[in-house]
Amino acid sequence: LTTMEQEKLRAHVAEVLTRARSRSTALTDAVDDHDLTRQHSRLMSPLVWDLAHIGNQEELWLVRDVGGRDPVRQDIDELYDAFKHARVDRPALPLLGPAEARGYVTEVRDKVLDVLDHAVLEGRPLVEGAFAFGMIAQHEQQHDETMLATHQLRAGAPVLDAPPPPRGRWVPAAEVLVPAGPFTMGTSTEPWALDNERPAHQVHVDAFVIDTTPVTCGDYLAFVEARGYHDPQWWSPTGWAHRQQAGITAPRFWEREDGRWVRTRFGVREPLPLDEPVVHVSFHEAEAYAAWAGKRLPTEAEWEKAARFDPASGRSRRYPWGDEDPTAEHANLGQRHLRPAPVGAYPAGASPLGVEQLIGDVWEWTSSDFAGYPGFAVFPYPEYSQVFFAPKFKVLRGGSFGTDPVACRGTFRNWDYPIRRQIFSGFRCARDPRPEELG
Ligand code: AVJ
Ligand code: FE
Repeated sequence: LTTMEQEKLRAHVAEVLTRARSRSTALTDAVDDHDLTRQHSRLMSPLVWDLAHIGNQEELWLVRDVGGRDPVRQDIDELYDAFKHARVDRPALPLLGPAEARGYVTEVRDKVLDVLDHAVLEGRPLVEGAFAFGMIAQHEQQHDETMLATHQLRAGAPVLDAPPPPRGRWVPAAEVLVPAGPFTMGTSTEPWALDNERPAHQVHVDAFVIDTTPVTCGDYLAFVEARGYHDPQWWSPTGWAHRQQAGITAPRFWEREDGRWVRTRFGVREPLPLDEPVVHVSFHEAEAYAAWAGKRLPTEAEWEKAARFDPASGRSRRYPWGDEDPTAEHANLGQRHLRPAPVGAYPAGASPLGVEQLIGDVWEWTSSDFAGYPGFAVFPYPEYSQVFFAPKFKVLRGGSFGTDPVACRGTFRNWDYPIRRQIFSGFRCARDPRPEELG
């Protein structure tokens, strides 16, 4: 790298880290100490755990590993190791209090910016495109999305606010045919792509049809009103067993009130937004809706081909709209709006084949189990992805309104248990083409 390129990279890293920290601060300064330390749901950590865990991971990777500096708080490593304590047990741990946690993350960050400056001053190249810094910025943003999900579960008066998303529009075609053929899945060139997105490899995908937009609350309401939650024919045996045992009859945060459906969003009750992508559904619910609609969920390869394949050039793009980083015109990302945007709101974000809102708004369930790609290599640690490669996890794609652009791209892979719905999860449907559609 030339000195100029080094400086550009340094400034970019500093900017991305600072943006993550502003968000962590916004998500934790808005709540009082009691709310920071208590557990809002057994599925989530106390917010103050996420905050100090963000600092601890940053200390481990950037202060100690990259910087070679002395530990700041080696004594707390065990408390903030996600593999040592389940979320449900974290409130009972002797955690740093809110003031201590804030002081800790600030002290770590000061050292990290010093490590970054010295790397540049001493002319040491920021190795691998400063991957470790990018990984830590993504890690902080992933926990910021998790903290946003905790806010959604939190009872009491709302503390978060953001302007509404852009208006929707009528979308001409409900479905798009993606032609059969190979495409490049995953990446070997995206500098901050995580190990599970690598390497780039060719995948043959048969022709399929995919929805132009995510399934909306209005679409989903029709399934609810058709008593879809009471008919096992639409559900997998596992999905049905879970539906019955958990007594689920609608998406999370939907409620019947005076004979109509309402939903609660960050402490505010509102009429169902019929034209917004449905959010807070499990894989099982998504799968049941798709069956009821005469369709199915897309596989992960289908989703990525719809999002990245450009039939004109035959190559895979970084994003549906091209190779440029997302702007506010392309996608609803980064907690800029605290809800999914109505369908049709992002014509500039469409893929070459005309598929919209693949990036942002809601994470989209796919039918695929989480697994390593052919040629997968652990980097830099097995606990990021490899230990989760298992059929019990389903892959979600595309990011949500709560996801920062640094942790979202055409190749980005998220995963969760198929029963989870406290995350910002929705879906779109796919199906096999009818013979006449193949011409
Ligand atoms: C990729 C969102 C499933 O939150 O468990 C955070 C990201 N990994 N800390 C998670 C992650 C380590 C991960 N997900
Ligand atoms: Fe983490």
